Amino acid sequence: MAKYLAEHERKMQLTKEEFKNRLKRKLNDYYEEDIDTASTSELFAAISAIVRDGYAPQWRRTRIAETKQKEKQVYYFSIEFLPGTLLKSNLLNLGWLKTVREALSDLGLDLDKIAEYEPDMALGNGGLGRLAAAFMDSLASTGYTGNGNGIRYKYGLFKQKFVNGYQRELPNDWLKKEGHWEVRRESKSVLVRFGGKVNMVEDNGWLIPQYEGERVVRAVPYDVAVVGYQDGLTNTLRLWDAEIPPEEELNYPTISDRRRVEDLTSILYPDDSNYEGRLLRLKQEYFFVSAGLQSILDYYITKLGNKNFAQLSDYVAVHINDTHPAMAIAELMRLLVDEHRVDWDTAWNITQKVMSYTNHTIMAEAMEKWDVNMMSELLPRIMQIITEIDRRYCEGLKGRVSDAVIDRTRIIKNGQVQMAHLAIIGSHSVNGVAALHTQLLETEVLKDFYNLYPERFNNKTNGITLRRWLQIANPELSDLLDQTIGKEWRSDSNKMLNFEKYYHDTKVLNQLHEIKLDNKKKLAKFVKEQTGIEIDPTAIFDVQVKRMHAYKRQTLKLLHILKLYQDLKARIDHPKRVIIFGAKAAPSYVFAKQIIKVINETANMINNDPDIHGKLKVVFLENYNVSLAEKIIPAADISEQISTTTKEASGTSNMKLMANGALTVATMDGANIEIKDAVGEENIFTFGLNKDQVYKYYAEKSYHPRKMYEEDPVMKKAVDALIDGTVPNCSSEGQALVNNFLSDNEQFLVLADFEAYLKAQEKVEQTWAQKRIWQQMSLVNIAHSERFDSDKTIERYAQDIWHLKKLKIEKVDR
Ligand code: 8GP
Repeated sequence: MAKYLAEHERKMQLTKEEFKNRLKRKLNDYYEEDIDTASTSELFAAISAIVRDGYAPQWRRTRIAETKQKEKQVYYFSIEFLPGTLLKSNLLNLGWLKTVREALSDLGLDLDKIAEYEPDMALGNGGLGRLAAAFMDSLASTGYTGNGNGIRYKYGLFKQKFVNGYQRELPNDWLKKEGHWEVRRESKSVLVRFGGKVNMVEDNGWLIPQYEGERVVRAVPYDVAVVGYQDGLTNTLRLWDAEIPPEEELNYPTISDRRRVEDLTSILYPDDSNYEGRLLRLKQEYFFVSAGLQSILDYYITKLGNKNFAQLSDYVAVHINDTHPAMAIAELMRLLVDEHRVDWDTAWNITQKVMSYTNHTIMAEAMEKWDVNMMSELLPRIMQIITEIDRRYCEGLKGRVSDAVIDRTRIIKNGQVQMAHLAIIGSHSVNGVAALHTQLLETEVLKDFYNLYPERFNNKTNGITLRRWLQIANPELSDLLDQTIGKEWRSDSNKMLNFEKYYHDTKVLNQLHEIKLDNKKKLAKFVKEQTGIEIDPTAIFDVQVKRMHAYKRQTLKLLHILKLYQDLKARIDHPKRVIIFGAKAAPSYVFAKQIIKVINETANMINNDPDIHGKLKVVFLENYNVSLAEKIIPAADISEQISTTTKEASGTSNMKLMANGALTVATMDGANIEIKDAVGEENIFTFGLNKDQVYKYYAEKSYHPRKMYEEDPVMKKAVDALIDGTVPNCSSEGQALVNNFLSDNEQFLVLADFEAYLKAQEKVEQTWAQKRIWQQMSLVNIAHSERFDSDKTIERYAQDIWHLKKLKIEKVDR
């Protein structure tokens, strides 16, 4: 240990000269190149190797401390992890960012340019995956040992291209590039079984399963280091890949047999509109859950030397991130009962204490249900165990609550396995991700469960990695914070509140304005390069970045755009505005793809209309991902958070945008409510139906949008633009949108909020004219974003749900 410490200290003290020497050596060793002849990819690979050498000793040291101190560890099971790129964040967390940036600059090189080479690790789709990555960073940065457990998808989330305004999906072959962060850990491989038959046979009075004709797949872990923020701690994100076990090669004789195994971890979100796609998805879920749990138990037995499983929950917490890993409950039961011969009741008790579950959405389609037949065929033993859990659940409640409650809450219903029910019944904690969302879980969506187990429910409002969204994405703003409130905010976000003291400081307000303008110029340059569209950095940059989904209501923004366009055509003036979208539609989500096409055609029409004199521009940037977000968010003036109230569980782009000084236009949904509480009503533009009004429409079936449309000429004109030939080249998609808007069954109530939304936008325009007030509002938003630091969120999970203690790692002196 002493040797590691000494080595570590030496490596951590990186001077510019030392870095330059290391870079020279790496380039020479790897590629026989000099600094001035090396390509960007070679430079990237060499720098990432230096970074890996930098954290290797502390990674090792963390593992040693874990086994020595035996503190409880959390394993965050998630089908998505969206870390984005890692070079700059690893540099930042090691404390090297500034040194390396300056050293490269001495050599005539630009760190940002080199960093651009790195592909995004886009092993996720949206908020849920990004949150998982933020939590990894925060666990390491707050001193806890936490492990991620997920899938090493060969292709990350698809690369989005627009062709004639339509979304096209291309494979995202992120592993092809050089300089990976992962380490293959073949010695930690485990076997996972699928299919076949199970016969229960007696063995010493114990019924154990005998498998027949099953397919065995080898799960090989790839570990990615998660470097804590300058605290000497490095955790592990373990991602599993599927391979054919060497001893089973004969069972996979053909190329297509082999491909079937490889396919298991090929793609994120197989198309679930067909049987094959759903089956693959189910396989993926079981695969990473089983592999993860096997490796946890293996560690418990071999490294911690413990065979008493009754104590498992003193050492291990498993977190189920949404329902995708919910099978962990049945799999842990299987491992305990079948493999380790723990009796059912004890095993169940252990399982409930180990497991906890977060719900991320109340949208019904995301509440997973699996066909019993499919599950029985693919995972016969797991299906038996779930059946038994369900049977005991029903039996336990019989006579205590009504049959109707049992029927509504049981796991197996109508030939389907309700994964959320399994997750709740098998866990000790169920949390929502913002106060309103948790309240809705308790009073509406999971009401029966809340009545049964009120003590399990709790709220944990989401957070974001402020380090990435400020220190990496917005260095200028970070510098201004340093100059005003001192550097402490970088490690203690509470200090950001001190920024409010500069509310009346004209110099600081002007600096804020300059920084924003500068970020907008950078984005304008990028937009020009990417799309050819010229945008004016002095215009309002109005940003909506998130998954494309009907409930998020990019359509409401579209109607606002059409209204602005029609006004400008009629010579009704508005301040200059650039509307910026970033969004991917799920490949099989037809309506979301239609929205993309219509927005693209609308953008084309407006951007090329000389009558508008550039007063309005619409930019839909392709391939929204973490890296693109880092470019857009620092340049935003307005943050669009306009989901139908009750539908957005939390939202996290709202937090990133406020931290960068954008002002929010918001419905009182998800975490928007908490943002309003933090900044005060006067520093946010709120509008729209409240929760009760939304539920009233649903309950009374009283939503009649056609009437609203007929009675409001402004609305009618904006809607009609989609079908009267105003917006060209998208008549069928435009018609689909209009049919949707005008249907009594349109559950996202777009037209009901139209008028209120226009009013909120008028207020935006009035405020924009009062530059000082705008900057003051922006300053308040930046200061109060500290409330949404994911380090704080993770402290609450660690204390209330996982019951973790911090690992003791001697602080590394830099
Ligand atoms: C998202 C929620 O939509 C968002 O409000 C929340 O901030 C975020 O989770 C983190 O809690 N939900 C998802 O990303 C989601 O449900 N994804 C499923 C489709 C997989």
